[in-house]
Amino acid sequence: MDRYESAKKRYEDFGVDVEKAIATIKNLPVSLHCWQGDDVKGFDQDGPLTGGIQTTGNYPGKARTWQELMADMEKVISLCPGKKKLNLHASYAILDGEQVDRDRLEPRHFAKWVEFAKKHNMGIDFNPTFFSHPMCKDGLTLSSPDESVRRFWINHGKACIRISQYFAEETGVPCVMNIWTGDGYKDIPADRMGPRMRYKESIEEILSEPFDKAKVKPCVESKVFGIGVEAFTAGSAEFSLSFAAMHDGCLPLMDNGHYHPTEVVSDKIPALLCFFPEIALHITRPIRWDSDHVVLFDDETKEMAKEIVRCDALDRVYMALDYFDASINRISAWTVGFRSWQKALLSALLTPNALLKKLQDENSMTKLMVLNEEIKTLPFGDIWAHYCETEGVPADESWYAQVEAYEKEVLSKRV
Ligand code: RNT
Ligand code: ZN
Repeated sequence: MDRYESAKKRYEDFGVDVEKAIATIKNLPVSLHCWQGDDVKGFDQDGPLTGGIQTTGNYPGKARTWQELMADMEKVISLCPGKKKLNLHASYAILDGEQVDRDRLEPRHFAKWVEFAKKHNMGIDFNPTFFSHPMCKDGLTLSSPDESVRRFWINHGKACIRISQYFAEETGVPCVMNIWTGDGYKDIPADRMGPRMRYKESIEEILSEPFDKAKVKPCVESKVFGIGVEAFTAGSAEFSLSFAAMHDGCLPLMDNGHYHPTEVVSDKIPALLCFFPEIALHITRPIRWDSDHVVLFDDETKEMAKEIVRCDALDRVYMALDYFDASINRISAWTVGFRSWQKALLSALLTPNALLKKLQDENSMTKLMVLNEEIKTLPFGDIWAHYCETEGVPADESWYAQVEAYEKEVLSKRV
């Protein structure tokens, strides 16, 4: 018997349908973030990365143009199993020399991305870019007390709604449009509610732009703090969650780097699913803070995937990767993160959830612990290898040799 067959039998002893798990994961879209490829720089400005986020490292070979970024993403796509969705920021508009500010962006500025998405059978998710721009005044955008600043960013948000609708119509896949700003203060503010009321009204104005709720899924992403904005963040957890709860069709987006370090998003997923028809996730790896390290196949990553699967919520949770590491080969960073989340999903789908839930409900907590520990050493690697083979991608670390070759032939020439 080959390794896959014998591994499959072992899972079947626990009542797990392995073939069904593989068939399921193949159709689950996971959003691949374009911004890992160029350290969140984008194409529409030349200034520094602002908004309280930071890439560290200076590994050679980052993408400098849309052509390079697309080529790099194609490499990643060829090395990862599973269904991909493209995640774009507005700052990745392809302007071809045209002078267009963010408040006047149009669908046509993203036509090349649509072509790219169609070529790879991907839907598109979108993000207005409320950072790295001269109109971020005193670190504020949608919550600014300066009406002209606030107006500029509201108009940017509205333009992004129209672009999101265009993406959905072109690809036939709903577009998740995520609103995140780094708005906040470095030190103790005198007024916390004022900025939040302005933020609330700004998002409401953005959402007043007409769109089809089946096609565009607006989200609000919360955050606890950013670099240089340690004392106050306008879009805090309570603010964002309440906003989504009170606005029909608006989803809460949880980024697992955006909470106090002992809080876990795996526990928040089932809490939100009790109330929201749909939620969205940014999957990242925070080390002590929102450091945006590459996602690994670690305990909390596995636990998040488990919650989505055992809540039977695979069609209610929009999953997107969000991290950026400039200290290592960027193609590898993307690939490790995407493959890790795929592993987490597959491993969650291979968990005998019905059996474990039954033990909990019968209060057989001893047996639950025993089985949970046993499951950890089931021959997962053999099922994973089989899944990769059926997807036509490398099953093991051999993908890295391809990245090394790409680095030699392509990345090292970018100077
Ligand atoms: C920042 C947020 C946000 C960004 C991207 C680039 O803390 O996580 O989602 O990472 O929009
Ligand atoms: Zn995020």
